[in-house]
This record gives sequence, structure tokens and C-alpha cells, in this order.
Amino acid sequence: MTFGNPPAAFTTPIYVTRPNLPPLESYVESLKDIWTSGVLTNGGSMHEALEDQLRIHLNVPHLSLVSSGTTALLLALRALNLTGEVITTPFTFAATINALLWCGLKPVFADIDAETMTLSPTAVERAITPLTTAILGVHVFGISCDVAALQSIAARRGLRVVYDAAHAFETRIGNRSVASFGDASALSFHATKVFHTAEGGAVVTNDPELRNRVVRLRNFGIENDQSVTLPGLNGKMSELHAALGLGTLGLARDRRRKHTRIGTVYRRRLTGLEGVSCVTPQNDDGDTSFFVLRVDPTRAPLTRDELQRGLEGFNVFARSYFRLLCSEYPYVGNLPSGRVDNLAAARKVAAEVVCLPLYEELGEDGADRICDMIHYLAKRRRTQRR
Ligand code: T4K
Repeated sequence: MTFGNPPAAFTTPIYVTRPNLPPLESYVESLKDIWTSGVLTNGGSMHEALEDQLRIHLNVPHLSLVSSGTTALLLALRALNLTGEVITTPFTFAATINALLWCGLKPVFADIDAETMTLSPTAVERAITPLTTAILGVHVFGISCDVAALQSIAARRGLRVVYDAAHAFETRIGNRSVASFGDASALSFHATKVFHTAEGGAVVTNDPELRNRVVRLRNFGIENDQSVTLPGLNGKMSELHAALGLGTLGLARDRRRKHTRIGTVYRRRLTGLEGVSCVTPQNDDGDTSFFVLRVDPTRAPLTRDELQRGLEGFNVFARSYFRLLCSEYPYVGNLPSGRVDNLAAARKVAAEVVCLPLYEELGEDGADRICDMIHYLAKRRRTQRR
């Protein structure tokens, strides 16, 4: 039984991502300005500048910075005064579902499209009941939902549409940021995202009234020093985080170019490996935060889990986002919509997806070495099976 010598493992761990950081000196310069002003939070000049720059960068009418992507979801849902049931995808990060539960809303799961991995409009339509008030779509891995179909359902059935755009900072549909669709979109600027403020996020909306409610809700619901008009929370972004964002925003274009190059190496080297497919961005404007591989267990020489474990042996820590569907979380309960037969495509996708390392310092050479490892693991498994 021979399958050649294994490639050399990395000497330091290779994670799924590493944060993009501006030169330390430039961040220190911004800190000096903050020290001089003595304004650390509650809407200082860094905060204002970042809101303006992001609004321009994304070309959206209203963007409100908040303390995280999760806070952005909470505030968007609260600002819309939603009640009852909200139809959503089970194939997402915990934050999506937790935000619904924190707002006292009942999640109703609809299956995803097996190809795009986003909410299936047909499944959404089937899930509507008299208690449904909204659809919460997720542009998972930067792949946009079928926004036209969801909007048409919402218009016909009198529902609101909120998007979890945590993965979709760079995603565009035509010349429009995907965050400009729906009633509101929640962006995440967590350290692991292509554009980040260490922790942070934003709510985007086209509705000035909704924007005003989000701004009040993120600041305890305070209208002015005489009145508090909404049960808000503290969801503000500090000056230190905003300053980091001003530094990383300038790097976004370069980072995108480098991520695209790394993605090209993965794609070139892995295309043709039986049962393994690289998820192709829908267009050149896809987000580049994740490089997603799908491993079809019925055709590939090894399963997704075997691939992930095998890579760990080489010090490479790929991640299976989101191997556990939100419908399987113990606290979500036995919802009828969470039944396995209702979510066949989501279950299939959750068993197939693995995100490969993607960050600037990995470089094309690093991606090439990871592909050597994947080919080695596939060959070894094929030989063992014979
Ligand atoms: N909606 C969706 C669909 C989301 O995916 C998320 C967050 C949200 C909403 C909520 O947004 P936020 O409230 O987080 O803004 C990470 C992130 O923490 C999370 O933001 C993200 N989605 C999720 C998909 O991934 P973990 O548990 O995988 O993070 P962690 O700490 O394991 O980091 C992954 C790798 O990144 C590490 O192995 C090493 C590297 N890393 C990470 C951090 C934090 C660094 O090198 N430096 C760092 O500072 O959740």
C-alpha cells in the first residue's frame, strides 16, 4: 500500500483566518488624537468619520455603527417592532437565531437551496402562517439570498425582510451593495471579517425613520436629556474601535486582491478532485471572507470530517461552519419546522462544507501547500479503501 511521502506540516498553526491590521504606528497616531480629545465613546469624531466613510464605501443612505454584528441584528429586529414568528435559515451562526430569541420572536426554520446555501423562497412561502411578521435571510459566506424572490413574497404577504449580512460586507448585486436590500441589514465587523473594527457592526437601512429608531435604541433609547422613548441598550461603538476601522477600511481593496489570488490557487489545484467542489462566488463582486469547499461524501475519496481531521495533522485548522444547524441547538426546542425532513438540504450542506484558511499572510504558497495536503489525504484514503 503506497501513497507517497506526506507533505511537510506547517511549523506554526494555520488558522481559518487572521485579522487584517493597519501599521501599528498609524493606529498609535489615531490613539494620540483620542487621548488629546478625551472623547472615548458616545459618538466622537472617529465614530462619525467611520460612519460617513462606510456609507460612501457601500453607497447606502443610512448606516449606524454598533458594537457587534449580534447587536446590529438585535437593534434591527427591535427597531422594526416585530412580533410573532420570523422565518429564517437553520444554516447560520448562533447569533442569527439567538437575536430572534432575545427579541422574543419565534424562529420558524425554512430549508435552504442546496446550491446557494441561502433560504429557499419556495420553502419560505410554505412556512408562512398568520403569525409570521418577517423573513430573516442570511447571505451566508457572502452569497446573496434570492433578494428579488424574498422581496416579492414579503410584498405579497405583508412581511418585513431583514438580512443578516455579517458575511457580506463586499457582496454586491449589480452595482448595489447587498446591504441595501430589504428593510434592514446587519453587518459584522468582527476581527475575523474582511473589514473589521475588532468588535463591531452596523445596521443599514433605506428608511430614515428606522435609522432614527436604531440610533436611539443603541443609546439606551434616549431621545434627548428630557426623555427616554424606547427600551434601548448600550450598543455603541467606541472611538478606539472606530479608529481601527478607519485604518482597516483603507486596506480592504488590497486585501480583497490578495484573497482573490489565494482563492485562485485553491480553485486551480482542487478542481477535478472527485466529489470536491469549490463554491464559486456568484460574480466578481462576491465577498472574500471565506473560501468554501464542499465535499460530497457519496463521491469524494474522503468525507469532510476526514479531510478536516487530516489537515489538523498538518497543523492546518480549517473550520466546518456551520456543522450544527441552529434547529439542533438544545434551547431552540423541538420546533416542528426544525424536523429533519423539513431541512433536508440544510442537513446535506452542513455535512459537506469546510472553510479553508484564507488570509493575506497565508499567501499563494501557503494555499499551494494546503492543496498538496488535501491531494495527499485523498490519495491515502483511496489507497486504504482498496
Ligand atoms: N451572523 C452571522 C451569520 C455570523 O457568522 C456572525 C459572526 C454574526 C451574525 C455575529 O457577528 P458578531 O456579533 O460576531 O460581530 C467567529 C466570529 O467570532 C464570529 O464573528 C463569526 N460570525 C463566526 C462565523 O466566526 P469563531 O467561534 O469561529 O471564532 P474564533 O475565535 O474561533 O476565530 C476563528 C479563527 O480566527 C481562530 O481560529 C483564529 C483566528 N482569530 C480569531 C480572532 C477572534 C485570530 O487570528 N485573531 C482573533 O482576534 O466565531
